[in-house]
Amino acid sequence: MATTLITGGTVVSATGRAVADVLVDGETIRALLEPGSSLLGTDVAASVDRVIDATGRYVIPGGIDAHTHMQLPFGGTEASDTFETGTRAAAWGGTTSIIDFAVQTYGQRIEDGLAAWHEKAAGNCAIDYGFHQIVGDVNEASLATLRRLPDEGITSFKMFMAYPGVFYSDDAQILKAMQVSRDTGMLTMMHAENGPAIDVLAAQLVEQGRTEPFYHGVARAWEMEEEATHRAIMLAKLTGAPLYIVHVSAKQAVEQLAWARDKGQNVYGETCPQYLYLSLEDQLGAKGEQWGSFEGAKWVCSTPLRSREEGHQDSMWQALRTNDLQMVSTDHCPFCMKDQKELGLGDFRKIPNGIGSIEHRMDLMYQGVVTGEITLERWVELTSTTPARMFGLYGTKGVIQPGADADIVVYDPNGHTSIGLDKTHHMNMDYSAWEGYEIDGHVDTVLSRGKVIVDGDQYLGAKGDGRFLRRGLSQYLI
Ligand code: DUC
Ligand code: ZN
Ligand code: ZN
Repeated sequence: MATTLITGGTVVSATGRAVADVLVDGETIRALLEPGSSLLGTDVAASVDRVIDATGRYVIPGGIDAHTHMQLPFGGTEASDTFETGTRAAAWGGTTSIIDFAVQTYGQRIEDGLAAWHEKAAGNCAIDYGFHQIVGDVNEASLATLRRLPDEGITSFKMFMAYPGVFYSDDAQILKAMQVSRDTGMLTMMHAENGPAIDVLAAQLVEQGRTEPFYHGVARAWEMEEEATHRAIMLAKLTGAPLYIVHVSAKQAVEQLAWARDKGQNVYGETCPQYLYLSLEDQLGAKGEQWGSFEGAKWVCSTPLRSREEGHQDSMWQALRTNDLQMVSTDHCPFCMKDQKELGLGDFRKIPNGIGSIEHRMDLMYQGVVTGEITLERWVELTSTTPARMFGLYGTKGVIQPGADADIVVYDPNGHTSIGLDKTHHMNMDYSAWEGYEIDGHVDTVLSRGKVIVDGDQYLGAKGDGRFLRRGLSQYLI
């Protein structure tokens, strides 16, 4: 197996940084060495197959995006990235593992939904991938299957308090599934928005002629997120289930998480780049010119973008600093404007929900280091180390240490990244939600289990490089 030495870079972990050489042997990290050191009397640099000079750059564990939706069926269409295109785009952006959501639809057996997801992903991924299970139909059979999923390396499942008639579960169903979570140690992941109430508000807006994309965010008011987050927390408390709230966007939802965590409950949350950088006002357009233009459909996602005036974005950054939120995922769920977002012309309820960001998460979060919102170490923790710990991958993933998989990114803090479609992103989308974003930093080199898959502007990976990750139980619980 080939050996590689990454020399002279600053190796960054969740707890510190040091200049060190990283010796990679085959697929794993063999040692961290003093720069220029010898091993058993041999000059290491002279004895390896390849040397990567990382002088002046950061050497970080590959990003782990724990919330993606490749080919998710939604609103009569399907998310536009396949496992092939989506994981390749992830690699370009310094992400070396994803955890996608296998879907059980209503009336379907979990086994069949999961098998379909394995089929979509197997042999197609550029990087390693795992699955959470979406539970879309709680019944005796699906609850029994759920209990057995940890044996298959699936240790978390997602439920929806939103989308009645599609993915929605009522409180009784959630309670039953949470009992499985308590018994097995599986993490319950929750889409926390009060869907039935939102649907009434959305219908009333449309009846009043308020059909533009902006009203998606008006209907999905923060009160609906706060209420559902609280309800999920109470159901988790009652059952003893560990709980993880996905795509948190409202500051009041963060307050609920902080409240429960202060009481010692195993409750966690992620936010996404869109809730840190984008706002409802942006969606409306600087002078309101996008009001009737349908342009705002580009940023229709759920939970929705929130008002900057109300301070939600500042609150997300703060929660990332104080660990009231533990990590950042993308909720990557891309749709093209043509033929997909356009389904909602004249009725915002029909716009497929989702934003594509898998390629930009590491860069966008690094911008938080540049602006002083988070530290360099916290960047690594939020994007790699905690996702690994939260979802049972730590030790193999999420850290640069002997024995870990050699998933490594060489990141140039003096580089520059211009984001947007014009700069030819690799996601399968006909627009960019991030058009015009300029980042002071650049992904230079990406290794996935020891193989260099991105080298400057060259892609050297291949579909089928990525393997299915059998995950253990969460390593993050109190
Ligand atoms: N939210 C989205 O924006 N897209 C897919 C599903 C979800 O919950
Ligand atoms: Zn969701
Ligand atoms: Zn999602």
